[in-house]
Parts: sequence; structure tokens; C-alpha cells
Amino acid sequence: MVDGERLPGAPAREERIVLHVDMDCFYASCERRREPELRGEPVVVGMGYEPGETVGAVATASYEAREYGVESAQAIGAALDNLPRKADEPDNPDAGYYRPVDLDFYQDVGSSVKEILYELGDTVREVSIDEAYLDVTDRTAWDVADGFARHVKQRIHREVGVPASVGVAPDMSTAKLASDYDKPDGLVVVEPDEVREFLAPIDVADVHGIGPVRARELREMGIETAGDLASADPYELTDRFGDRGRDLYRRARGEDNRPVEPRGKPKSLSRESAFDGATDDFERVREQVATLAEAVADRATRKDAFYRTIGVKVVTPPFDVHTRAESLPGPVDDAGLVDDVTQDLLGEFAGESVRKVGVRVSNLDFSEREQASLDGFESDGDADDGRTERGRGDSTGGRERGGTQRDGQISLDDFE
Ligand code: TTP
Ligand code: MG
Repeated sequence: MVDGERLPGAPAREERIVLHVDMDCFYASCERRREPELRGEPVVVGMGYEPGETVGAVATASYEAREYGVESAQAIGAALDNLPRKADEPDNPDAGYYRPVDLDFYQDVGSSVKEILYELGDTVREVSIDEAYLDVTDRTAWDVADGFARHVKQRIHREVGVPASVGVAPDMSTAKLASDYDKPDGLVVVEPDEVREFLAPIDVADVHGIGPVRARELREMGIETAGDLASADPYELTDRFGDRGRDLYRRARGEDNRPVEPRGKPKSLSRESAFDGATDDFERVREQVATLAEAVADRATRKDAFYRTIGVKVVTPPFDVHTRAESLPGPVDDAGLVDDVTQDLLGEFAGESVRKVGVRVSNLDFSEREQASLDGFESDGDADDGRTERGRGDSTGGRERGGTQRDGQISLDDFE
């Protein structure tokens, strides 16, 4: 490590030490914690999955299962083609263990991890059930950051019993790439003077804030890696992508000044899932939306969020994104309604080929109160009468707003 020369009192970038933690194949690791015989075995955790059935989608797969081509958001049927179930083929050495999602349990494990992180960081930004940023500037120094990161991993492992990957860098965006760089059980420290070199070969699609659509646009401009992006003409990027273009340019240069701040309330909650290629089987599309609707409603309940708008996203080939939303007269927390409304909105796409679907609730309300504004909504028994507005937020121009996830994932991010 090279000590940055700086004037006394002058704030320098290298003064910040950001640590990013992302648990390895988190749901599968949780299953292994309570069922140690699953250690070292291929494990698949399915959302909407029921033992013995072929319904649902892969929430995550252990690294052993990934070797067989099983990946997040794959339909369970497709996963079973790659990796049969041990329960069906006990003598097959190339079979794996399938388990349904048990979110309560994973949330418990996640909370225990977060408790440790709050002890170890000056500030903590929780990103999801298995991921957080810590500002550890005052807890460590660059020449011992490696040992500090190891300590974080060991405490999680010893006290909670699940594996984590950790990245350390002077900014959030690079720290996240660093934690992902050597998964599973990764530990990567990128010191301030190594940032540009570390980022250079990274695929643009892996830079935070670049979804599959934007990555394609960048490739069309001849920008394949973060290094290409860092040396691109910033004016050309802003011409093409607006302010966002400048942010991405900065991120690719390691100039991400976002402080590690505790997270505020989300504006919306969503889940999405891609099919392998596109499907013409509309029943499959309906089933997938039903699974996502249930997951989103459940997440809202857990977060004590009431919602006033329920929406779907449908991506048709090649990358046309259609969003439809419906607003209700008042905020609700009603899984059945999310299911009804999303299926209703989906009807318009019957007969179309579909690559990807998403469900979102928005216009969130976190105030603790009764669902008082439902009158005239449930009382006449016809939800349709109570709906005040049918959003026509179509955006079929092939652009995906704010897409930060890789294609083929059930996103943990909001899709708008
Ligand atoms: P991730 O951190 O993205 O994935 P992971 O922890 O399973 O694997 P990795 O080692 O690559 O970090 O997500 C955390 C959990 O969120 C994951 O265990 C299950 C859930 N999830 C879904 O339900 N759907 C998805 O598409 C993804 C990516 C995750
Ligand atoms: Mg993870």
C-alpha cells in the first residue's frame, strides 16, 4: 500500500474505507446451517416450490448446484432437467437437494449477521437480506484492512454459521465489485491507488447501475469494460444517457462519492423473473406472476408497507419493456388483491411471447394505521369499481429504467 500524500486537513478520497458484505448463496447456506448434511452437496432453494412438485423458480443455488447449470430465477422444471432431485434418484451421484424458501428463517439468520455488522461498522447501509455496506474508516487502516475484513468474515462464520464474501475499497461501487470478485468465501481489498487497475477489465454489465439494456447500448458504442467506460468521452455519455451517463462514467473511474448512509424507506417493492429465452406458454407466465405477486405482498407485509399502486412488467422479445399499473383508492396490505390485479393486468399480454415478468407495489405508506380507506372498494364486492385509475405507463422503446440486475434474476431491486 502506498500512503497518499495529502495536505493536513484536506479531505482525500483515500480517507474513506468502505466494506461490502454479501453472503454466499445465502438461502442455501441457511438451509445448510440447520441441515449440516447438505454441506458440500448441490442445494437448490425454490420460491413457490413444493417438495415433490416441479412448480416455482430457483431463488438460489449452492455453488455445487451452479456447476450443473442451475441459476437464480430459473424455473424449477428447468433446474430439475440439469440437476435431478436426490429424493427421486437416491443413487445418482449427480443429484441435488431441493428445499422450499423459508423466509422467516433466512430473515432471522440475516438479522444475526446484521447485528454483528452494526458492531463492526461506523455506519451501516443494509441493502438486502444478505448484503450491506459498512463505513469502517475509523475502525481500520489500509495496511491492516485485510485483517479487519478477515475478522468480519470470521465473526459471521463463528457466531452465525454462514459464509460471507467481503470487499474493501475507498467507495461503495468498487467495494461491491470487490466482494463479488472472488466468491464464494472471497476477501478482496482494493486500495485507493489500485482502483483504476482493478476496475479496468470488469465487464460494463457488472458495473452497478448498468442493466442488460444499457450494457448493450454501451457495447454498441464500443464500450465493453469499465476501463473503456472510464476513458470514454463523458460528453458523449451524457448526450446518450443524460445525468446517469455521467454517474456511470464516474463509477467506472472509482469516483463514487456516495456516503454509507442508513437506508431510508423504499419507494416501491418488486420482484422479477426471466424465463430461459422467451416462452409462449401463457399458463407458465401466469403462474410465475402469481409466485412473484405472493412474494412481493409478503415482503410488503414484513416491511409494514401499505401500497396504493399495483403493477406488472412484461418484457417481450427482443427487449421491449411494458409496464401496467393500477391505483387503488387507498393504501392496502392485501395479498389476494395483488394477485387479482396483477393477473388482470397481465391479461392484455395473453398470446404474446414473454421473456421476463415482474410485479411491483408502489405508492408505499409506512404510517401505522388501519386500512380505513377501503370502503367502496370491498363493500360492493367488485374490486374493479373501486379502482380509480389505470396507469398506461407503457415504455416499449426497448429501454429498461433503472435496471441494475443481470438478466435472468428475480430482482431484489425495485424495477423502476
Ligand atoms: P444474492 O446475494 O444475489 O445471491 P446469493 O447470496 O444466493 O449468491 P451469491 O453467493 O452469488 O451472493 O441474493 C441473496 C438471496 O436473495 C439469495 O440467496 C436468494 C435471494 N434471491 C432471490 O430470491 N432471487 C434472485 O434472483 C436472487 C439473485 C436472489
Ligand atoms: Mg449473496
